[in-house]
Amino acid sequence: MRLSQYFLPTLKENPTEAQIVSHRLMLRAGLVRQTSAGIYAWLPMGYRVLRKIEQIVREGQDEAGAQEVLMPTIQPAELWQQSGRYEVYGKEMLRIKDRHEREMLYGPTNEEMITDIFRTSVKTYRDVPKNLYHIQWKFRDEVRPRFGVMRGREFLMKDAYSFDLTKEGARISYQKMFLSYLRIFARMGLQAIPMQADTGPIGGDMSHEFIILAETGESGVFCHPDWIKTDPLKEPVGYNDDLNPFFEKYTSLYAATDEKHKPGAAGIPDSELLQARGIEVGHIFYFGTKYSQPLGAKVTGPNGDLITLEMGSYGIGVSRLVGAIIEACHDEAGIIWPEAVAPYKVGLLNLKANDAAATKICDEIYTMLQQAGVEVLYDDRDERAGTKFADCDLVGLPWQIIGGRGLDKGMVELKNRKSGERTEISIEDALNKVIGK
Ligand code: 5CA
Repeated sequence: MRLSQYFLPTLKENPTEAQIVSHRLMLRAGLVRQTSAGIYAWLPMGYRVLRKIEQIVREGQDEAGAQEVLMPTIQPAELWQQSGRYEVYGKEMLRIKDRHEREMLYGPTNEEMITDIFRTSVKTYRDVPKNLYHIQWKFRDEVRPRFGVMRGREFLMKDAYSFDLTKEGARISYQKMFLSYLRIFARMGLQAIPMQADTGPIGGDMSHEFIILAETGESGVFCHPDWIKTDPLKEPVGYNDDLNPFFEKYTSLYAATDEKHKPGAAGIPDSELLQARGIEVGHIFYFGTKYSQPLGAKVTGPNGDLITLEMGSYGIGVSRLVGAIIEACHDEAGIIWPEAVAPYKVGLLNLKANDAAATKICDEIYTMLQQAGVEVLYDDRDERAGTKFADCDLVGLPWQIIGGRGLDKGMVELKNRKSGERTEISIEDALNKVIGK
């Protein structure tokens, strides 16, 4: 993409309404625009990141055996009246009446709807277990929407729902999601730590929050220093294996938010615990028959008796992750995208945009990168070098190829955004480096 033609409305000044760094940087880097309190429009660059995150989540869930569906955002009130949550949910639920005065709502979550779909479609034990998920916008009329997309009113969530015949089956489904979550976050370049959690309005008696560490996180956390050594991508375990040992390993290592922290409970002296701040990017729940019972989601068992299904639900804050990743990955100059979610892998800077010979060489580099399938943002604008450097650092692409004085000798600078390391190398070497990675 040529920057001269791109819709990238960056801001030079810090927007005054933004209190935290990710919100400031998302506005300054032209990723989103607020359209009402807690509601955002995603601009081209931000939308690319959102889609990348969504795709990593999708692949991670598919691999764990979950199947993707798409449920609507608008739901009928009846289902929530049946589950008993219509009143309980209170003012956080956006209630709507259609032209026939029928009560509807904009879904804050989908337990009722998926249970309804399941109960009308599945009749026998042979049809379970199943895990269905979707990636869909939610609406929660938060009292205080803040921190940009981190606590929005409209936000994109991946929510999965598992149905099992027995408690033991439900535990296996839960463990699969637990593993899938650790892998999904690790693939985004994040270390997420599962912590025991309250279940809030979703309910149930087993629940973990997945928290990533970031200095500016909303919650204080305490965790065992060995968490740093864990790497879920290296765990030699598959979804059809017995997941108990893995689950045991990852749940026995102490980690708790400050609300749940019990001094002396960590198995090591409290002074050795890592104290940090964190952001909740995912939350999983096992709640048994809380919804299947009132909604009548039952199947006939092997002996012909009716069995009420055991359920769990599993959420990931897809749009929150965009902000959370920035909280975890930035410096004074701007965003530092982990490669897996970067909107473009390479920024190509033509510092001599008014020089025909230099521009010809940069155009060729651009074409070669595109032909090699590398996502590249080409700063072909007629702007000062300082502006180009600042913009490229701000938007945070992992690699910068800087074409300036050396171009006529076939040389460019290759800069790594994260380490800040800059090396002068031949165009060929620069291409090999970014294409090879
Ligand atoms: N039905 C369950 C799981 S599918 C559920 O709704 N869980 S939740 O309430 O914990 O939300 C799941 C994830 O959505 C959270 O972990 C968080 O990352 C994200 N989330 C929740 N509220 C917001 C919000 N207001 N803005 C942005 N993301 C949010």
